[in-house]
Amino acid sequence: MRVCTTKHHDGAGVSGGAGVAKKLNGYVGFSNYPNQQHRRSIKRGFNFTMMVVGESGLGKTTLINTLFESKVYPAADNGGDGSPRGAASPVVPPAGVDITSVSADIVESGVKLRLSVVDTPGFGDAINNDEAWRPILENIESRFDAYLAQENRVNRSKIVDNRVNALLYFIKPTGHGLRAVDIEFMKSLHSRVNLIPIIARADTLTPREVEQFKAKVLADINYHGIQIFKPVSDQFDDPETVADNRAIAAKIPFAVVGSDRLVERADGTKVRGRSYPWGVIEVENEDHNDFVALRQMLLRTHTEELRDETDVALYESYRTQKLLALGHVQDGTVFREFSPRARQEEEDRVHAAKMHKLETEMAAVFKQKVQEKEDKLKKSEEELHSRHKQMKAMLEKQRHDLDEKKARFAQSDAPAVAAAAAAAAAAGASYTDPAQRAALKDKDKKKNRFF
Ligand SMILES: Nc1nc2c(ncn2[C@@H]2O[C@H](COP(=O)(O)OP(=O)(O)OP(=O)(O)O)[C@@H](O)[C@H]2O)c(=O)[nH]1
Ligand SMILES: [Mg+2]
Repeated sequence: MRVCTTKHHDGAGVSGGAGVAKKLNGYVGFSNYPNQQHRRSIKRGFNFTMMVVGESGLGKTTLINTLFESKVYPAADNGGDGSPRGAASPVVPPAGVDITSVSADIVESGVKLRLSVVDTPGFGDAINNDEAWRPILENIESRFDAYLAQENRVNRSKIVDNRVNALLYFIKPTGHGLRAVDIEFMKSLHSRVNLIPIIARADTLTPREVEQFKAKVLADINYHGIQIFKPVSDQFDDPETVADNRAIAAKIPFAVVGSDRLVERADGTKVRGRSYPWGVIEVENEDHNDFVALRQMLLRTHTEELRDETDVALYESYRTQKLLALGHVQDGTVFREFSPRARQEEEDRVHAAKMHKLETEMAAVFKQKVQEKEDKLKKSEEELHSRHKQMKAMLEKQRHDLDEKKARFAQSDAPAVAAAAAAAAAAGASYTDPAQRAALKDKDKKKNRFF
């Protein structure tokens, strides 16, 4: 048993998740998962929708009934006698493609299959077959639309899936390759449905003609870039499956013979086939035609692959185109694949953006604060300046007043002041002279020494 773990590193040197294979020592139990799936599938059953397209009388109805070994599709569209519609009423002009669907519940070994067959009688029967593919394309797309509408409902527990899983396109066994109507049809439909080309009524060609016709059809398909459904193998397939897939793919386009009648072989046994004067063509004989390979691919080996391809590739691309056309925009974060490195980078980016925003905001706040402080300082400077001016003016005025007073005083009291000054000078003349004052001081000191 092998386990695949995905390591997630936070470091920058890791490129995405690396798968590390480990061996388990004991039994865990999840190897039982396919059995659980199997039980669930049996309980629910399968839905499979097949569409058959091709000119009248190419054996579409017969082939469907041959595939399921029952009259899945009533022969009513043949007028009940099994003759082709166009052949039965050649004078009645075809009234366009008449798309009808029949469903049948088929049970085999306890497995339920809800098979729906969509028949398209009338395709290619008109004289002018331009755009004969359009009603069929519209039918396929309307089934996608119905599924899309159900998906968008609030309650999705009971989704009915009527999407076409396989389209069997019946090619007329002309021996000359594809006709214009075939090419136009396949090119218009190949992006919406799993195309399975079929060479109808292969018993009307010799084995050599069948091989040559197949080569011509394949060359035309490749030349026109038409995509058809092909079984492909992958690494999980065992060698037997790979060989089977290769064998089935080698038979495309399937040259088939259909018959809903039993015919008697030379040995007296009865088989499903067609009887000719020269012998019997057996439907289920791989040497006679490719019916078995077709049935195997459709109902035994590739049913799920056809369903999966319809769901994951064809429907998905239709859905995307439709939603984009309706103006929906894809939210990149929803469906993006998870990558630890990408997430780390995203987080770093968000963080850096946040830091940058914070820094810008802080710088703006700082600038604003500085501006406010500057304004305040300027204002107080102006106030100081004006106060200084006022004070200066006041002092100037005081000085002026004093000067005036002094002048007035000097004028009015000058003689008295002069006399007083003279008297004062007479009384203390010796004291006014510093040399005399120092001598007196000295004299006093000497006097004090004796006492
Ligand atoms: N030779 C031959 N005849 C076939 C084959 N398959 C069907 N037929 C016959 O062809 C006739 C028409 O077959 P249908 O299955 O009704 O053809 P269809 O394609 O369903 O025709 P519409 O329903 O009219 O579109 C019937 O008589 C069939 O028996 C075949 O592989 N080979
Ligand atoms: Mg029919």
